[in-house]
Amino acid sequence: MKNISAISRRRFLRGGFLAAFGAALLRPQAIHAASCCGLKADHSANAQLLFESLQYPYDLAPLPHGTEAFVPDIDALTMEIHHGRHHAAYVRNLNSALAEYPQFHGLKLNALLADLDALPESIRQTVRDNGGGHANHALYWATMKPGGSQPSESLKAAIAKYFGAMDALEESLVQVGLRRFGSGWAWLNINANGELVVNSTANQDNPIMFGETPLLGIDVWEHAYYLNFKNRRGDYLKAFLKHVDWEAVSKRFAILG
Ligand code: MN3
Repeated sequence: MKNISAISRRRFLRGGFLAAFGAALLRPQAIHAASCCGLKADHSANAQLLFESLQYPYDLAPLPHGTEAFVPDIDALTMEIHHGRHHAAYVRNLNSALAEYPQFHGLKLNALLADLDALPESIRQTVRDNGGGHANHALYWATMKPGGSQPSESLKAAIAKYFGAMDALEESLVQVGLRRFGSGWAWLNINANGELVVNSTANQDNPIMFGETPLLGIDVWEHAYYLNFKNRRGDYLKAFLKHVDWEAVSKRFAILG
């Protein structure tokens, strides 16, 4: 029991911390303060879309790069349906589940996801699925960039420490994505010990539900790739990895690591 309560406390604290940080990120003075320590002031969609800062009523931000930026790897129709139908439905269902529960409107999304047990049972699964869906997709769009970008020196060093090299990390992401049976996500996370880890969640579960902090999430639901790749999930994963905005991932690592 001692372990369980320690984990719960850690989750709660981490959720609360992230919620506070998400809010701080959006304050001009916090952005200014951040620029002293290696983080560039960033007013781009990437900075705004970090799911830690999201709060009721939730809305669907536009795609940072539009629907055609990743052609031919990810086709425009997939992007359009994925964002405009699937992601939009998670946002709509999440708002609808929480509408009658104003006591949860003041919490950031990551705090809700870190402590699902605090929610009434009648909406818990809906918030898990749709809140997770909103958080996961907000992160997904925000860490994609046509042609990709390079990780910071400190993230590179951490990748070398925990995976040996970037190639090995990418191969590990492909493998966990391939092994996920049915629908889910492949992740690069920071675990409770502060280590970088690769793992996978089912459905729309977000690592924060399990005490980990996601840096990068790759959607392996068929809706993310089926039009272009059919059943070749591994080819989608390899194509996706060409477009990872490692600079955005590095910013998360600098803040959350
Ligand atoms: Mn999806």
